[in-house]
Amino acid sequence: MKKKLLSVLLCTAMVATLAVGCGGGNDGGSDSNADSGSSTASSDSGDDADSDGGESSGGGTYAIVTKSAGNPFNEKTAEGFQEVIEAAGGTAIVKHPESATADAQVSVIQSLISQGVDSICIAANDENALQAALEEAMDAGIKVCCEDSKTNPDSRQVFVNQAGVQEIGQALMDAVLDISGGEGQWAVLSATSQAANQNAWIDAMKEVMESDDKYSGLELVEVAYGDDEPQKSTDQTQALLAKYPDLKVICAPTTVGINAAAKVLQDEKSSVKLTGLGLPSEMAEYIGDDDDHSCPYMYLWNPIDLGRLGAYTSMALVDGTITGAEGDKFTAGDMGDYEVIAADDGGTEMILGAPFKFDASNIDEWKDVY
Ligand code: RAM
Repeated sequence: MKKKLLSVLLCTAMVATLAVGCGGGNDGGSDSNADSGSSTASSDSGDDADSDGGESSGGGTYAIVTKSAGNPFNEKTAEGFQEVIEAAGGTAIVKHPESATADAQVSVIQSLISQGVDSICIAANDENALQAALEEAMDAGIKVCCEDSKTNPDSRQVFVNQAGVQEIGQALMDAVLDISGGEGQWAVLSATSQAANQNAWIDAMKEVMESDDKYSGLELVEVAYGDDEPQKSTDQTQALLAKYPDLKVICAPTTVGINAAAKVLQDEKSSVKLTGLGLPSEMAEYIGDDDDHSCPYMYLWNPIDLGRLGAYTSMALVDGTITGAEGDKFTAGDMGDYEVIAADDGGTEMILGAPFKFDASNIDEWKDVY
């Protein structure tokens, strides 16, 4: 309740700058079970939930499939999703695959098809590799949307995008320019090499870097992959430090990667600085402007709201308010009105908001929110 109040207050205080809506006060019951462990709303136990609970308002079975288990960002997104579905009287099935791979998601999708869920909202581990499974789901009448990380257009009806890809690329590239002092070597520590969201953001950063001479003193030496696993991300950070003694900045566009890198840099009292996309709750101890802190500032959006919008979108697809076509409009409860727009891959999407900057001046206010 306290966090709910804080969230509301912060929303009010930051309304001028924060385009991302604040989390609707879901303060974090934990529901993260890997793979077969599904977490459900209402009385159903999920794995054998029935699909035909077809009352259009309330009822119905709505699944969210995240990238992988053990990632607090995914858990917060699932919390937001579950909260909205439960409040509407539906059954939420939460699936966190054991690893951030397409194979792990294909088997989850297949079990959801057998269960006959009404919808699947998925953060794709691979843009193309889920197509057969998701087409099978849609052929079976299951509505499919993506959140966080998209599939190709044929594998989805609409993408719930957290923020514009260009905006994220611009914000991160400008952070690298600023933190490096305008020149020098920098590296990316990403999630998996197949992650559509990270790859799009990295491509956008490269485009920004090439678009203006002011970035010409920067040299991107490597894109490393920590696979959204803390240990692998730690190892990859250490490898970057060993390989590039002149490295100035690491940019980690993944909450798992940035958290692992922050710890390595701070523990080793490295002069290498960090930016990227991080959860305030995980990064508060690393954010600061002095030599004792590894990350001057970073960006993110509200992962709880991302899940909430995924839930409203799933319900709107199931009750027929939208089909996912460009121009479709719907009201996402207290989050307000959203419009489906054309995405640059030929499919459609909606945008949650803008990336938000976390630095020494505001991190303490946000670390308890998400
Ligand atoms: C990690 C995941 C997720 C991404 C965030 C920023 O938690 O890779 O997909 O959106 O980072």
